[in-house]
Amino acid sequence: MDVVYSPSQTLHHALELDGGQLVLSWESPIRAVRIAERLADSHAIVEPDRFDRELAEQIHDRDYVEFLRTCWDRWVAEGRGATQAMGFTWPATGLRDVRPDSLDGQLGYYSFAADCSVGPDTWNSAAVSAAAAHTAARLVAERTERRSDQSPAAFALCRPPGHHAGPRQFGGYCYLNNAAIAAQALRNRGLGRVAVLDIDYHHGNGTQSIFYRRADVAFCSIHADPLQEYPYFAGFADETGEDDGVGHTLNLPLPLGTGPSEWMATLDRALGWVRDHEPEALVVSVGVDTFENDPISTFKLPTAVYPTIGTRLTSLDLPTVLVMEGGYATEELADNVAGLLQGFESFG
Ligand code: SS9
Ligand code: ZN
Repeated sequence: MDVVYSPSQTLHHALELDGGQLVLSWESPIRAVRIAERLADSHAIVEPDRFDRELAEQIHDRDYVEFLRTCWDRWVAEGRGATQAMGFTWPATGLRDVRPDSLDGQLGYYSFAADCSVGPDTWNSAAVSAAAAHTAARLVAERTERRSDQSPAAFALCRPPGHHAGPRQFGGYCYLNNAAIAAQALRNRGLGRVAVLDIDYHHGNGTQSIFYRRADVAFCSIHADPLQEYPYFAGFADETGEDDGVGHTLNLPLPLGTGPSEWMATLDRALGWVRDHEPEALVVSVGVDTFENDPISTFKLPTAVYPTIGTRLTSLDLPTVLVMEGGYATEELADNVAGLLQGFESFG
């Protein structure tokens, strides 16, 4: 399958508040560099199309996209360009949902966590990352139209990741929701119903909230129990959708320390639920921070299980866009991603 990626996605490197200190983010450029290097041996690397702002605004509020695009320039204009921009006060429960005029106020309004700053290259890298997702969706949709035998697939090597980004909030290393943009692009190209399956270690709260009231995009996530793990305030089993979206969200939280047999059994449940929704296409939020040596996660999946996961995903036999999300064990990251893709491709 084709891999969609541009080196300009590596320019951004955020700061995050970690253990009380502001440090360079775990979500580092080296992640994409290593994965791209590995996949270049076995795959064609396709340059992303131009960023499609109209498409992004089907997923995110227009004022949010404009905020991300202009945030850094405003920060510099305020004379604060020596470090990166980050919020420090949020409209938490009990406070008013108003949009302040001040940049500091807006940084809180448009984010939900202090793990994610805006720097000089953030907008460019995030926009190209989103473009990689929509380009992968375009390739899959085009090949679905001319389809002869096997279901087409493409891998969007997205970085920065996207699944925590909501309609108007960045956080969790995510700015634009790449998987949601891929799903919307598939819908726009005539695929009737789409399912998003999120197998990142963390709950995909952004993707869930984007589609929570929609029946045309189903969302299923396997992740660590939010009572114990980030993002804490979403991802519980009783979140099943609202309005038109009732029944179109499924959360499968698992205990900290979950190992491969329990995780694979949960994947089978998720795949059964997706199949019951009879989608015409699949988007997978591929996080490999479920890996046993991931530095910020607790699941215990060994490298050897990722090919099995890839193969299992093909049991749905759907046109599939695989979208990169998390995975922070920089040494083993490329092995785990390449293994998953190889398992997916060696089907049949
Ligand atoms: C505090 C912990 C922040 C954020 C995890 C985001 C994962 C994205 N430094 N953790 S896949
Ligand atoms: Zn994650």
